[in-house]
Amino acid sequence: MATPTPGLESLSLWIGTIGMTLGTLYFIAQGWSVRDPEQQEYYIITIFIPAIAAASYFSMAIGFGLIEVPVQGLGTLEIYWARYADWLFTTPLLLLDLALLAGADRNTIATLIGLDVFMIVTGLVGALAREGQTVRIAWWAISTGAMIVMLYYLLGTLSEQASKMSGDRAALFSRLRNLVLVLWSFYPIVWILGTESGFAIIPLPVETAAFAVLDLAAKVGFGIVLLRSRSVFSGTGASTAQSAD
Ligand SMILES: *C/C=C(C)/C=C/C=C(C)/C=C/C1=C(C)CCCC1(C)C
Repeated sequence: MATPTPGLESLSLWIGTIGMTLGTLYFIAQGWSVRDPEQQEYYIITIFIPAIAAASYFSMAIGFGLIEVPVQGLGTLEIYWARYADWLFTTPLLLLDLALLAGADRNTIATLIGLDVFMIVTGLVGALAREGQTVRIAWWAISTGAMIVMLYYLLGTLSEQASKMSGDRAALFSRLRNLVLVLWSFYPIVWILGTESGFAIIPLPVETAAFAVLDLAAKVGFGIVLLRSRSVFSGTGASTAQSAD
C-alpha cells in the first residue's frame, strides 16, 4: 500500500486532520446553546463540513486515502482519492450555506449543487484516468468549465436573490461569496500544476500543503466568518425572535 511521504506531505495531512477536528469541535461548542431553528440549520450544515473533511484527512494521513494509478506515458501517479469523497459532500454543503443565506429558491439551489457535483465527479475521473495525460487534462477542462459556470451563477442569479435580503445579511453573503470565488479558483490551478495532471510542476508534498491550506480556509475559515455573524440570520422571514447570544 502507498503511504504519504514523511516530511511536508505527511505533516500537512496531520495538520489537516487536527485543524478540521478542532474546527468541528469549535462549531459544536458554539452551537450548543443555540435554540433558534433557523440558526440551528446553519450550525448543522457547517459542523458536518469540517467533520467530513477531518475523516478524509485522517484516511489520507494513514495512507488509506492514497492509491497508485498507472497512467499511460506517465508511469505510476500517487493520487489522494479521498479528497474527492470529501469534496463531493462538503462543497454542496458550503453552497447550501450560501444559498440559505441568499434566500435562494429550490431551482437555484439544485442548479448550483448539480454543477458542483458534476465538477467534483469529473475531477475525480480525471484523477483516476489511466488513458494518458491528454485524457486527464480533458477531464480537468470539463470540470473547470463546470466550475466557471457555477461561479458565474453564484455571482449572477444567487447574488441577485441575496440582494433582496436585509443590508447586514446581503453584506455577509457578499463576503462569503467572495471568499468562495477566490479560494475555490485555486483548486483547479493546484491540480493542473501538481501530480494529477502529470506536469508535476509542483511536487506532491507542496501540493498536499497547498490543498490543506485551501481546505482549512474554505471550510473552517468560512464557518468562522459565517457563524460569528449568527445574529444576522436569526429569525428572518416572519419571526424576529432572538435567541440568547
Ligand atoms: C473544502 C473543499 C473545497 C472548497 C473544494 C473545492 C474544490 C474545487 C473547487 C475543485 C475543483 C476542481 C476543478 C475545477 C478541476 C480539477 C479538479 C478539481 C476537483 C480540483
